[in-house]
Amino acid sequence: MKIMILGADGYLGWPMSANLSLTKHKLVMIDNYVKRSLFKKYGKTPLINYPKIDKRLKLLKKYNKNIKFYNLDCTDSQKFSDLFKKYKPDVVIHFAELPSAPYSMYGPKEGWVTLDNNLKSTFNLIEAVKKYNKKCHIIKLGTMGEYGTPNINIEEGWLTVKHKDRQQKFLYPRQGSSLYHTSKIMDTDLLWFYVRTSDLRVTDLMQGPVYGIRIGKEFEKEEFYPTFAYDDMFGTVLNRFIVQAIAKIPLTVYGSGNQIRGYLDIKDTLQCINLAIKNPPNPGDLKIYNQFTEQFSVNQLAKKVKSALKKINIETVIKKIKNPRIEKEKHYYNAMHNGMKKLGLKPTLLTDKSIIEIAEYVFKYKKQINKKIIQPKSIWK
Ligand code: USQ
Repeated sequence: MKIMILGADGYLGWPMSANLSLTKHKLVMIDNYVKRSLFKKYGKTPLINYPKIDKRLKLLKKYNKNIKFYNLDCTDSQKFSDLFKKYKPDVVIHFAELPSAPYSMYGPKEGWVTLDNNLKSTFNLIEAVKKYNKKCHIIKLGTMGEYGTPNINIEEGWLTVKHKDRQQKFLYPRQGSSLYHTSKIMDTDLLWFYVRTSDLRVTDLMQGPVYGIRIGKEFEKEEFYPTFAYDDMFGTVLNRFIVQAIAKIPLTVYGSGNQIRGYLDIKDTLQCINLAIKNPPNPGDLKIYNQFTEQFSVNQLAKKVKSALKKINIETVIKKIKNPRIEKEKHYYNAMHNGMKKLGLKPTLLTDKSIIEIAEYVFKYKKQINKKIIQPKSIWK
């Protein structure tokens, strides 16, 4: 197959490209390095600034000669459409969205940049698919945060509503807690509209926060690792906690710490997307999966980090700080996630060993940790 990966330089895009380089598929990787520019603009740094794709594509070409990279902005409709037309891919994996809730809530400008980027890139993809290859399977990264934290069980994408003596299946009600999450709700709606009206085939993966750095046994060497963010804007909570522990900074538990989310190891993101590729929907069908393996509260995560790191003689302090976000701090949370397991997902669970593995990587670069980019600067108001 011809597979296009949009956002191929990112925390998930690069590992996914590496993973697919082990197959015989033809790969077209696309990125405009916008995330790297935002890191610079806001004074953030990942733990290690790994080379751009232009520099490290040769690593993947050892596995698969059939890989091309284009430095292209997916929000540029003409350029994107031309490239899509050239390859007419069978599958597109859409990671080309700004992924940060704190960035989107930093101010109105950042909010708009998030909406603009995420909706335009999704819309351009839809238009190109409609025009040049309607059979193309779109795999879009959604987020569990689209559902928010409702007081009922979270189903996998759909809810049957009974009203008076009739019933119908609708998209599960969504209520994001940031503009970023809201942009993802909007692009799910866009895709669902075109599934209904143009018979597109779409898989929407409602993913929880991802953690980890190692992406599989073929890619043990560090030159293959993805960008590891730990700052207040682009780092996800578990990766941040591990860096904080190594830097001897108290773990930044926001508010009561009772916020529950569904989490997954980065290796399982790769497994899930491979399963989605192998199980495409029919034309006119939108498949939705809840992509996470385990639920934890922030407090549970902090305690897990503390007890795992104790085993390697690192003492961790946990400190509750004022929550910079507007989110429910005490809530019911029971999200279904059987779909991927039914397709064959073998979950990689969070263990002391997996925490220590990340910590060992971070420890190597302890001196490079920038302590000034840890405390939250984006305050929801
Ligand atoms: N949190 C802390 N301390 C921190 C950072 C976060 O207590 O230092 C808390 C947050 O308040 C939140 C939870 O941990 O309750 C998760 O925060 P996060 O920053 O790891 O995740 P979030 O902002 O929701 O976004 C991340 C990714 C996003 C993805 C989403 C999945 O950045 O791209 O879509 O996880 S989900 O959270 O299910 O919506």
